[in-house]
Parts: sequence; C-alpha cells; structure tokens
Amino acid sequence: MDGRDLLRAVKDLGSVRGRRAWGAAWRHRRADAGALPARGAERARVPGPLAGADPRPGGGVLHFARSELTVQVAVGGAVFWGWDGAAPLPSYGLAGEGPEPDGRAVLEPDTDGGWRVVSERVTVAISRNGAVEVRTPGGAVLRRELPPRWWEPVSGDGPARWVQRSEVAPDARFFGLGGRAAGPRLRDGSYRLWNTDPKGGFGPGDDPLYLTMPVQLVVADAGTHLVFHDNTWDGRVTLREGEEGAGSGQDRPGGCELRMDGGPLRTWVLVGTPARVLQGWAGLTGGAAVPPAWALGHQHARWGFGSAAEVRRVVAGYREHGLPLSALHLDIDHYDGHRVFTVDEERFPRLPELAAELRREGVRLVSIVDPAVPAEPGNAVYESGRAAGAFVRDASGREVRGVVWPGDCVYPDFTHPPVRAWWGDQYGERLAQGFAGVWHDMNEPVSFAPFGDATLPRSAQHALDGSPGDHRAGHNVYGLAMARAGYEGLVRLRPAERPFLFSRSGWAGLQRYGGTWSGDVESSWPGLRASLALVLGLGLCGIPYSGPDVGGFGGSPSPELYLRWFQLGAYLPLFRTHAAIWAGRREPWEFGPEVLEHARAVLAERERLHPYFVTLSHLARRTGAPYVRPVWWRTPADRALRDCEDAFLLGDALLVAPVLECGADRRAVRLPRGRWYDVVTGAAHEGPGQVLVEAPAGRIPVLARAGAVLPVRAPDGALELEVWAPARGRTGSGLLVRDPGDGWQVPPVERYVTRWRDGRVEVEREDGLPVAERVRVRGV
Ligand code: NBV
Repeated sequence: MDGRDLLRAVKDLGSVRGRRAWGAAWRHRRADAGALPARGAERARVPGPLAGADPRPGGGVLHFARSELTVQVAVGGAVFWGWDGAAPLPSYGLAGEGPEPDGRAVLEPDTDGGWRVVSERVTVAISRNGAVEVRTPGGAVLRRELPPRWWEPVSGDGPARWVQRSEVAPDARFFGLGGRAAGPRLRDGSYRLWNTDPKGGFGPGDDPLYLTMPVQLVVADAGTHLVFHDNTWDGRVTLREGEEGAGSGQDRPGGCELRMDGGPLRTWVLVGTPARVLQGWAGLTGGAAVPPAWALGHQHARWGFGSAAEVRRVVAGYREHGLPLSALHLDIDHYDGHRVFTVDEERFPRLPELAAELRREGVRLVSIVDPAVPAEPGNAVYESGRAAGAFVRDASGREVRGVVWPGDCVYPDFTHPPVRAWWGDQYGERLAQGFAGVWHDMNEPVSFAPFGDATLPRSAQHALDGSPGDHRAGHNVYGLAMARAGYEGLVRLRPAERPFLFSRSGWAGLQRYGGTWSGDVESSWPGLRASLALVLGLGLCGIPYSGPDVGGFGGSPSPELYLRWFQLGAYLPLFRTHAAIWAGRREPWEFGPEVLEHARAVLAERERLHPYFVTLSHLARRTGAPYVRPVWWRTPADRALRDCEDAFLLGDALLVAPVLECGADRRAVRLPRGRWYDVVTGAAHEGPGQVLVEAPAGRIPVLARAGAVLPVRAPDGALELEVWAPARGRTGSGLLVRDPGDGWQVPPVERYVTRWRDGRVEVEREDGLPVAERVRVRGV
C-alpha cells in the first residue's frame, strides 16, 4: 500500500460505503487464507531430453523424459503447441471448436536430433531439450521459445507455476498485450496479466489496466508474428527489445519472459504480413461484432446527468448549436440507488417516453450496466438470481459479498451458461426502458477495497464452462463472459437488430460480442497520448472498436486539450465525450466560441466520413483488420515507421496525425511510401520520408493516399466517392460496404478501381457494373 492508498483507506473509514469496503476486504483476505494455503515446498521441472515422436494430423506428439509436447499446424497456417498434454480446447479465446489440423503439414527429423513440422507457411522446429523455434518457409527464425520450466508443489496439491523465455530478432518491436497506456510500442519492462481498475484515473505510467491479454504482435524485418499464450491466469510478461551491434559488435536478440501462476502452457503462433496475421487471429478467435451504423456517429456521456431535464437540456444544446449527436449515455446515477436494472423514477420519470422523444430526433439512449447486484432481500434481480443459483460462491458454498456503488453486492458467475442466460434475460428491462445499447462497467470485476486487490477473492468459485475452478482462473475472463451474456441476451430479446455493446474489461475474443473504451484516462496531455496507444494496441489484439473518454475522465481539460482530444476522437471508432461526476463539462459549447466552431467542423467531417467508417466496420469483421492501424501496417520492414507512435492509418486511405502536444501549431508527419495528399491544402507529398504540416487550432493533419477511393456522405446526404488521383501512370482502388441497416444482412464488398485515361482520372467498379455514385476527384 503506498502513501496515497493509505490516505484513501483511512478516509474510507469515514463513510458507510468505506466501512463496508473495509469489511469486505477483511472477509476476502480471510476467505483466501482459509481456502488457499500458502505455497509449500516446490519441485522444479524441465522437459528433459527428447525420447521420441509420433506423427499426428497436422504435426505430432514429442515425448520428453518429463513432459510431452503436442504440435499442430491448423488449416490456414496457425500453429499450436501445448506442453504436458495441453490441447487447444477448452479455451475462452477461441471461437467455436478451433481450426482443423492441416493434413499436409508433416513431422520429420530435424538436424541435431530434433524434429520439425513443415507446412506451407511456417516451420516449427523442436530441439532435443524442448526449445521450439518458429521459422518462415525461407528459414528465418521469428521466435525461439526456450525449454519451459515448472515449479510444482511437492505436496502435489495446487497449481504449477511456470516460466517460458523466448527470443526474437534484435530489430523486433513488441505490441499488444491488450490495452496498455504505455504503448503502442511496448518498451522494456514488465506487464502484468491481471485485469485491474487503476482506481481514480490513469496515465501512461499505469499498468495493468482493465483489459489485459497474453497476446503479442511482434514486428521484425524477417516477418510479423502474433503469439497467444492461451492461459487466463495471473502472470507477468517481461519484455526487452534487442539491439543490433550490441556489446562487442554482436547482435543481442530481443527477449520475452512469461511467468504464469498456473494454468496450461499452450501457445498459438500466426505468421505473415500484419494483415494476414490479424486475419488469421480473427479466424481463430472470431469475427468482430459489427456495431449498428449509428454507433459510428458522435456519442455523448457523463456520469452525473442528474435528471431527465438535464438530459433534455444537453440534447437541446446539441440541436441548437447545430451539432450532430447519435447517442447519449446514462451512467449509474440514473439507477435507483445505484441498483442495476432499475430507474430512479423521480429524477427520470417515464424513461421510455424520454427515449422515444430523443429517438425521434435521431438520438439513441445507451445504458451503463454494472455486474454487481445489491444483496438486498426484496431486490428483484437479487431474488431471481438467488433462485437461479447465479452468484459466485466461496469455497464453503456461501455467496461471496463485495462492495460497489449500491453497497453490499453479489456477483453473477458469467462463466456458467445458465447464469449467462438468466443475466441476458435481464436486458429485457433495459430494452423496455427504451435503451438501444449497453456499456459494461466495473467488470474486472471491482469490489471496493482499502487494501488488497479490489476484486473478488482468489478462492471464489467459478463454473468456468464445465472446467470448474477459482477466481485465479476466472478473473481475467469475467468481463469477457459478461459480454457474452449481454450480447447473447440482446440477440435473443431483439433478434432483428445487431447489439451495441462495449465493455471496460475483457480478454482475447471480446470482439465477438462488442468493443471497449479507454476507461478512466486522466485529463492531461499524456492521457491524450495514452488514449491513442490504447486504441492502436487493442486493434492489434483483435479488438477493432474502441475509443477514449474525449477530454479525459476526471479533470477539466483546457479548451486546447479538449479540442485536440475531440479532433483525435473523431477519427477513432468509438467517438464519445465522457467525464466523471466531479469533472468539468464536456459539451463542445462549454469551451468558448472558438472551440465550438472547430468542434462543429470536426463533427461535420465525422459525418462526412460515416460511410467510410461503416465500410471499415464490416471489413474489420471479415478481414480482422482494425479500423485504426499503425503507420507500418503495409510496410512493417520500414523501421522508421515501426517506431512512429503518434500517427495512424484509418483504413487504407487516410493517415491521421493528431496534435498531441500542448501549444503545437505544426507537426512532423512520417509518411509511408507513395504519394500522400494533404486533405485540406491538396498539397502532394512523396513518401517515404518526413514532412512538416501546419496544424493551427482548427486543424488535425490528415493525408489521403494517392489512388484512394473513399466513400463519403455529401452535404445533401447522398453517398459519394472521393477519389484521390493516383500518381501518373499508376492505379488505385478502394472498397465500399453499404450500411445494410440494423439487421444481420451481410452486404457485398464493392471494389472500385481508379486510373488515368486520356489525361483524366476515371473510376470503375471492378465487377463491371456502372458506377452509380457521384464521383469527386481530388489532387489533380
Ligand atoms: O459509473 C461511473 C464510472 C463511469 O463513468 C466510468 O466511465 C467508468 O470507467 N465508473 C467507471 C465507476 C466509477 C469510477 C470512479
């Protein structure tokens, strides 16, 4: 406990909720002490020498003196290996049953007494002592995992801890591990795998945050690979970037050490270009839910909209200032006494009428949903959950109590299918109130605690979908399983519409059910930078839909900071202003007439790009490519780009270079190769290289790729194709997926090609059909 925590703990004693939290923290500590005895003596183990190998479909089983390793290449090129008999299933990360083995992959003897599995896209070599190497078909080594080491309790009772060290190329860069404020490039350091509410706002130095996952994307000259250590337990990843010409002129490889407190040692690796790798990852863990098109517009939230009147006032403000608004979010203060699935009828009377009224103006209502249910006799959700046996119990079978906003609470065990079904049914109440989407919060899960970990005790029991265990295994997938419950409930209750759901916590595979957001990012310039890092890193872990609290959560941003945040947010998938109850306002007109005018332009541009965002949302589902991509996406071997963290690609067409520094009115932009047009001035720049771009208050630098064909919404509402002239003699292209409405229809992907003909830039549909849209050529 540091000084700050101690002070908070002492202060907490002064309030009823604080005293309850003290009680809960003591109970949790006692429960763990009784159920999880301290680790006694341990025995270390390594695999030992290789004794033989048996072929199996897609690979084989390798027998070591003290362990066994299963290696399997799947159709599509994903590689799996598992020690001690670990198999791909069961898994919270994988979608469905996982991929089929690739029958063409063969197990054959390697040099030095090892074995290798050779497939079309990748070779996996296993050494005599249990090192596993992933090689490209050309023989370049992308990753070398050294023989693992386990520590097992001598008593035979309890989980085995293990460590896995790996090496990557000296030039490799690490990304991912879920949402990391310090990213997107993960520098030397230690990153914990334990979903955590950082309490009271976070900045770039805070780790871990709400959504961690053992997924790394590693980019090197020799190739890109994604590695997924499929294990939900608490762990720590320690990264060290390599160095070329280190020491006596020799290269030093990059290093990664993974230490886990228990759970299986099993690994998936995907290799290829970034686009291929992310496509493979979506194949493995499931396509991303496509948000309804309205969720790609501007959304506004606040913890502390105190009444229906205030909501009406804010919406009227948007209307009167001529600012588009797509959704308004209601936080916990609209609940009756903070109780989930209730409404404070005094402050929000006849909520369905309010929802319908806003809906007529084109504004949807989105509801926060917290997992903790107040443990109050008579509370309908509590009573029905109790009857269904829905709540997490401790080792002796008693309901585990924690403390959250409504007081003493219990927690549904979302890892139990009947509980998911019961919970999903509760969303019927939200739909009846008129809500169009849900926002899952506090689902790490949080139980307030003045000391210890502010979550459930480690000894709390979970069903874990048929492999019962405790919170050590269940914690990191609690938010993921809650998202599944909510998503499936909404699909059941309102089958004709795609759900809109985003969740603070999650794990590998969250994209199947929805997106996420930054959580309580601090209102500061470093917070602004962290919010971009989060979106980029999450996208590379397969979660394409996310965004920050524009303006930051807890403070009062200066007009300049607010505007820069607003400008960045407009190019991120979830574009939402939000703030804490104690923070300054976030409505664009609260920052003076100048900011208002600039914000108006930002909102107009977001509206104009809406068809492009819709296209990107459908492409994300089908291809695994996030909307927001690092600038090295297409050219990962460009090292200068690999180290560029302050700009990003939005789809294939746009390069966005937000202003992240106080007082800046211009900035350097590093360009990938090819021609790039400044979308405001039309000036053409040739990449690769760096250019200086003007960025006065009203401007966020955005560049368009020459040859891009971009679907946009014209001022009259019609769909228009914006074409950025290819360089002379070159061609270009772009994709369009039209909004199919709120249902499940899968619209076709239309491809448009552009080229110079007779001194003019022309556009054709690749399928030969006539181009029905207006075309606007720019950059000539
Ligand atoms: O529900 C209140 C807040 C919410 O506004 C925020 O977005 C979440 O990240 N919530 C956290 C709980 C309170 C945190 C202090």
